[in-house]
Amino acid sequence: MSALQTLYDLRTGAGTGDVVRVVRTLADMDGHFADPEAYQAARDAHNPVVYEVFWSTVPEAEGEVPYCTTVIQPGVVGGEYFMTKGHFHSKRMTGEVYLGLSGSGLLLLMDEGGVLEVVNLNPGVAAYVTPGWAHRVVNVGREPCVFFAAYPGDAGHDYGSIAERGFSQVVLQGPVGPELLPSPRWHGGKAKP
Ligand code: PAN
Ligand code: ZN
Repeated sequence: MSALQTLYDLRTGAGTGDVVRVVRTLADMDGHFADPEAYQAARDAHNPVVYEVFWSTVPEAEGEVPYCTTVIQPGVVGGEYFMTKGHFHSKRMTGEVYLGLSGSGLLLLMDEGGVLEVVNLNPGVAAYVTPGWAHRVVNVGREPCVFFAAYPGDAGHDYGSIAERGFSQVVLQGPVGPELLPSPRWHGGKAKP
C-alpha cells in the first residue's frame, strides 16, 4: 500500500500533492451553452477558464474511491452562468458525494427522462448524487464556486449524451437572481422568455 495524500485549500479549492490539475476553458465547452453566438464571441475574444479540477491520482478502478475538488469561475455566456460540462456515470448505478466548500452553486441532477432536481451547493452542504442521475454544477455567485467530490472508481464518465442534448433546463441570470428555464435543445424553442 502507498498512502496517497492531497492538501486542499478549502477556500480556493487548489490542491497540492498527489493531484492532477485539469483546466476547462470556454473552447473546451463547445455546444454546452444555449446561446451559440454569445458563446463564439466570448470564446474568440478571450477564451476564459470556466473551471478547473484538482484530481487525485487514485486509480479509476473498481474498489477505488477517486476524489477531486472543482473550482468554477464566476461568469456568464449569453446570460447563462458558468458551469461544469456535466455527465452521467458510464456505469449508471454508481452514486457520488459532493461537498460544498466555497461560493454558491446549484447542483443540477437529471434522470434519463429529463426530470430535474436542484440542490443549493453552499459551503458545508453534502449533496448525494443518486445512482443513475446526470450531474452538473452551476456557479450562480460572484466568487469562485468550490466543491469536493468522491465517487466509485469504476463509475466512468459519460459526457456524450450531455454534449448531444444538454440538460433539460438551463440556469440564466435573471433580474433578481438565477432562473431555471427549459433548455432549447430539449424543448426545441428559445431559452430566453
Ligand atoms: C466530478 C466532476 C467534476 C468536473 O468530479 O467530474 O466536477 O465536472 P465534469 O466531469 O462534468 O467536467 C464528478 O462528478 N465525477 O464523477
Ligand atoms: Zn460524477
